Amino acid sequence: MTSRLPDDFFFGAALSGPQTEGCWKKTGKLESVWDHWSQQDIDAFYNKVGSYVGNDMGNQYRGDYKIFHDLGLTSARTSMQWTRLIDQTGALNREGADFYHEMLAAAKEEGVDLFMNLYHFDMPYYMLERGGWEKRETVEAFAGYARTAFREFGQEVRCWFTFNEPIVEPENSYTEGNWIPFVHDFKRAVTVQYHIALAHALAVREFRLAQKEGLVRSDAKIGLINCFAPPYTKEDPSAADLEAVRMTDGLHNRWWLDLAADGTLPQDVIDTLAARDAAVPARPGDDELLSFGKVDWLGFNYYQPVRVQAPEADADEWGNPVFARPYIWPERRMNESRGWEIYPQGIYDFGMKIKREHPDLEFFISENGMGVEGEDAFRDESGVIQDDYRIDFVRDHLAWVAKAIEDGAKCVGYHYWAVIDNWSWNNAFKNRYGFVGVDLMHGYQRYYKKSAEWLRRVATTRVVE
Ligand code: BGP
Repeated sequence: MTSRLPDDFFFGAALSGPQTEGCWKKTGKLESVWDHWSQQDIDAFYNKVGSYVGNDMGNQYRGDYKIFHDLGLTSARTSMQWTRLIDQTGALNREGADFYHEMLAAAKEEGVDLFMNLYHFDMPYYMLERGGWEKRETVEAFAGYARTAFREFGQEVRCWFTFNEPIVEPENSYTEGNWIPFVHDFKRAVTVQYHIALAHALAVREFRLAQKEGLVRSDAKIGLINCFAPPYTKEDPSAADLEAVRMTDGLHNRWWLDLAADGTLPQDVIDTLAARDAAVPARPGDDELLSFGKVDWLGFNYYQPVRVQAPEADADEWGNPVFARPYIWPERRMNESRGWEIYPQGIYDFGMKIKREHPDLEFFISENGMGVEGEDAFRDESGVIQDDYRIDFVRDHLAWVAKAIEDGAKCVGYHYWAVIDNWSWNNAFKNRYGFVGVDLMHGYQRYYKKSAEWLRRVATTRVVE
């Protein structure tokens, strides 16, 4: 099957500062929660590989941008690290700022437009010690960081984002307790989710102020990136199954979509939270602050759908409210390495939802990718990894993107996660995502997999075969 994407549709790479830069002791960088956790308990990381090196991009970025250029990619999204740009008093760290100025200049030289996100799960550890997202002070500190970033890099960066996947910390760190600070308390998770929404809105307000003062480029824009997951349930759902969909969709998708598109939060979700003893910690005047949350465009990360049904119990073992339980679709296809369902049509379904509900809102696929364990087993006699599964994965998703565009969705580009293998949190380098591999045994050297040539063809012709 062949599909075509519009001539001005862009292709690029999705990455993040904490997963690529390394250089954790350089430029006066402070400890993030990931650096701290790696120091405290290296056994929590696959093969004992902590956060310190990323994929060594902090040392190799010139070569990496050359690779992007060679593959026909014209943009990439990374994130600044709060811990590198800002010191413990809230002031700019000049050495850290220069690190990013140099990176931006190097990207430009290779014709790569570097989009900049401000936060990718990388809370400074000293902020966590002060209460992290549970405290309003952190919201204000984040707005201060954003203000500094917009003003310092205003003439260099065109596309800004406030957060990547803001839903992940409330879930992973405060409900499921898998990530530092290992909490299982839904009420606290709701506070975190609410404060991140406010932090996003305050950062957008800072952007608008900088815009008014002419301190950012005239073509600059700001967005929010979330892992939107189209929700599905059984074919013949009960009212309770539909209720499970409402709250799952509400917390995961609508919360962020309403905030980004309209500057509001979904009232039905807020009401249900209050009824389940997890009210948002709203203060007078917050609605006005949240109204600044409207963005210029949206990043849509897509890996898998979410399939739910009515829960069996109302509360979990920690006494937290439960709104849904997983529904295993009998026809599901899995990426066994990651334990994630592969369902390309989800990208279309959610893209069309954006189109239906917010017809003017432009978006791009800001992450999509396939992480596979043990890729060495796929090397041919010449040593090249034959990753046809990655080609199939991207082809199938792009076909649905092309169809969404045909049907009126304003999807303007696609960033693959991660064009070059990188460090994946606790999984470290277990699952490899790249079209380009990284050899951990030989100085993090880069090498092309079979799919790199395929990507180059797609990125330069916009024909997907
Ligand atoms: C997204 C994150 C990325 C990235 C990716 C792949 O949710 O934005 O940071 O890591 O998922 O997931 P993982 O690295 O856990 O395999």
